[in-house]
Amino acid sequence: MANYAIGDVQGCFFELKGLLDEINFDPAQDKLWFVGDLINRGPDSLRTIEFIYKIKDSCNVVLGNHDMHFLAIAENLRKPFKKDTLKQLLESENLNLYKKWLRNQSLLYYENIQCEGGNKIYLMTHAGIPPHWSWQDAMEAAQEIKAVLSDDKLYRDYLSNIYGNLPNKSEPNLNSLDRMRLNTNYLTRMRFCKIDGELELETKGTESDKPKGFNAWFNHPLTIKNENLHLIFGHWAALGGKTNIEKIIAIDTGCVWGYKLSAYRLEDSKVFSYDRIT
Ligand SMILES: [Mn+2]
Repeated sequence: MANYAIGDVQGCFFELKGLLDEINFDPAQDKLWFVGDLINRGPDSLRTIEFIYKIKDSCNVVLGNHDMHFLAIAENLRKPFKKDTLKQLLESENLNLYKKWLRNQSLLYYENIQCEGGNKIYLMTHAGIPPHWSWQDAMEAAQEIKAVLSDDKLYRDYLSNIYGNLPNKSEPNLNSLDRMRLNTNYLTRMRFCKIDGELELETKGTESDKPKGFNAWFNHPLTIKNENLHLIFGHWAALGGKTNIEKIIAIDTGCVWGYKLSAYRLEDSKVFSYDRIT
């Protein structure tokens, strides 16, 4: 039995199956930790969701920005972008089933894992944890969003309000929709920020492309580092799976961009990869 954190699949179904063959994944024994962005931009979002839904009891999933975007489109709250590849999934006869399942996933997952050399607590989010947040802050932010997203009466209002880059930092007296937009951006879109959590969401590229006055979130002294967690995140393919920071594990290795899909075995930190073929 082993736990594997899997990077952003983004509809690369063929490569997901190849990677799972390589690690001899056994749904009866092993657990997969999906770091979000299961779908979109890649060739086969429908088959990816069909497959993960079938083995969902062996999976821990956190939502990424593309998963949220899919939910907003599926609710007719947004129009697809030109680059989106969600058409088959949106036309699936099981669309409502997949929507409901995704709406019941969280933006944060953690578990204490028995590893070689002792136990480790792994905490997974799609984009990361901003410098000014404690573990408790992160859990409260994720729980507030999960409660709304899984609520049949509240989720449409939330999804129609997650778009936009403002507010870009915590301020007193934010209303709940503004606070949830900011916290959704922290958990699903963040790359660069200031030490007080001020976000800059325009810039992509690598760590060294940081805008003036900003830094990659994980290069700040993180409040959550005091809590001896191991952080797992995806979202930032240009890092190539490296942060060079102890206990902060980047797992998106850019499969959808032509590179590879990676799995990180939590018990022994071994990395497995499968090159993009399709
Ligand atoms: Mn992403």
